[in-house]
Amino acid sequence: MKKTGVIFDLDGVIVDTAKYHYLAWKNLADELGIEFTEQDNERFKGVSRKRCLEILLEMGSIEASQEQIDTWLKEKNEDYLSYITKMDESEILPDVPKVLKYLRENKIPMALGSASKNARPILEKVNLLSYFETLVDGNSVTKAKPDPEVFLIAAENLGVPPENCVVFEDALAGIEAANNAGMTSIGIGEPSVLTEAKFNFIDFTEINLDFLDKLISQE
Ligand code: B16
Ligand code: MG
Repeated sequence: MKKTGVIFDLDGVIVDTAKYHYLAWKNLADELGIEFTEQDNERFKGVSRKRCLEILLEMGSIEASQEQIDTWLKEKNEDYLSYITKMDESEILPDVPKVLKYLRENKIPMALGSASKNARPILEKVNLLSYFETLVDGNSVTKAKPDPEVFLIAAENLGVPPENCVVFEDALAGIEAANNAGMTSIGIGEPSVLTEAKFNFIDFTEINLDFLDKLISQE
């Protein structure tokens, strides 16, 4: 039987940290006099912190020095971390533990593949860190999704060929990254948005163990 590896995105798949990113970006936007709505925040999902700030500044037609940009990035992250420190297991998205436990019982190696530089403290806060053999996050990648880099490094760290890896993602760029890596992409969220996903579920409550079984036991 082939060896399968499973890779999870973080924000929007394991936990909903998008709401905290939104609050922190909104605080900075208010300070800069830029209108910023939850709708605008949708564009920030799966996008690196640096690129998010570039988009925000473009929205406000603001040009700034590198020094000023670094100060704003630091400010936004400190604000975001003030929300993260209050997180606990109650913030894990529904039925995520069911899937993680099932995969662990079946000795399927798991990785995290996220754009966030805060992935480790978040997984520690919600007590899920021990499930993952490797964390590939914003600290270890140079190219953003839809580039497959993050998932290819995860596959290498797991010792599983990319074509035997399955990726759970909530952002279209992440689905494209998984497809570009030659992996099986599973969209978590609206199928009308995640149009490129091989399989799609609104959330993990829709995923039954039979489906997982087929996924991990394919010859
Ligand atoms: P940080 P994911 C992404 O996480 C978020 O969706 C995105 O909104 C955020 O800007 C990015 O992480 C970077 O996060 O500021 O913590 O480094 O969906 O790739 O898990
Ligand atoms: Mg995500």
